[in-house]
Amino acid sequence: MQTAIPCSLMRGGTSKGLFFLADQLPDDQAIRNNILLAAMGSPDDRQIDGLGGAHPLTSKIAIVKASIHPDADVDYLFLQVSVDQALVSDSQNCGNMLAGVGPFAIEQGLISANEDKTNVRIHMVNSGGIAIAQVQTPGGKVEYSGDARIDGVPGTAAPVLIEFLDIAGSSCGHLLPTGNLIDHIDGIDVTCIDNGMPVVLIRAKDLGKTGYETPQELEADEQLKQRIESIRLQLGEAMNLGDVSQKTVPKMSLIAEPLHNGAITTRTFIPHRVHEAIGVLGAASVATACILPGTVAESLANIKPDNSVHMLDIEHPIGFFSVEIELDKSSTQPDIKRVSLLRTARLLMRGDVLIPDELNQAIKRD
Ligand code: NQM
Repeated sequence: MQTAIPCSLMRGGTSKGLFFLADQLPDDQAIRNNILLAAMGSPDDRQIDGLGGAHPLTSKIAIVKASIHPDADVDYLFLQVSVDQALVSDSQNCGNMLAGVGPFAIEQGLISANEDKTNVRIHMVNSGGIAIAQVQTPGGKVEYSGDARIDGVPGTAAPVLIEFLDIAGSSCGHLLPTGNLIDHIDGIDVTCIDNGMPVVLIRAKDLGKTGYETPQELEADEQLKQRIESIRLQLGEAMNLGDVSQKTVPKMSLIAEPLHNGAITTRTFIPHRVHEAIGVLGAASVATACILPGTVAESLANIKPDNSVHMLDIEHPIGFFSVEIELDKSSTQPDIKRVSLLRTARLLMRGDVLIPDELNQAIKRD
């Protein structure tokens, strides 16, 4: 007998994964992780015996429950299931899967929908911040169709507008975790920043690259990957993330001048594969570095004249990611009031994921 666990398969932004209600999974983390590995088919390069899509962007889990946080309706725990290793990590947040949390919470009856649009206040358990997702709910039902377009997803869908209120230092404790706008490491300058996602920005030319390569070209360069990983491991400690050898943060973003009139061009290691686009909170961190004078992005970025609300189009391998950032200009320190952006999401399948016999006893014992 296999064990059936109810879940939904959803696309959130440019990622895809399984969404569970927290009470459908065991409390014991080791048992839970084994179930999630089996659900995804990891470890295996092809994830052939599970629902994972053989790439970190399609090997993701969201666990959702009603929240007791005074400012939130639901709690969202994100877990990254490694494709080729038996690893399940809660070391990062994911703003793409976040786009599916509001619709999922409404579909599952965790909150009731309004007649037109419903704001879902989401406590992001991994990083501790709050996001407000506006879901289209005409007639009190989640609407997935619409005319919003995001690069990296074919066609159009209903918009999910997401606003982040207080995400600076989400994982590292500070917007500039090393206390510096620029750090010198292995003979190059980098900027370490955390506005929702810990990211290290490196000028692509400092690593002998243009910054306009395809993800496949960058992934084929073993020497480059080793150099970036060595820098990442060294900076993990300095960014208050501890030993990051088994963690998926910080992300490593190679930057170059924009090619298409955006703010900057990015190629982001997440951290071992190269993102086909860019992560949501990763984009928020890169965009923030672009508007802070004195970072490695400053000389490359195309920033419109100074005002308190910045709209930045971050270029990535398959288009743009638009981020709106509101700064508190009254503060002498960089003070970010709000980050807003657009995503879409879609419920693809709902049912039960079937977990093989070997895990049955462990699940029942819990
Ligand atoms: O940065 C990929 C993704 C992400 C994360 C990654 C994300 C974010 O695109 O908020 O969305 O950087 O691992 O799903």
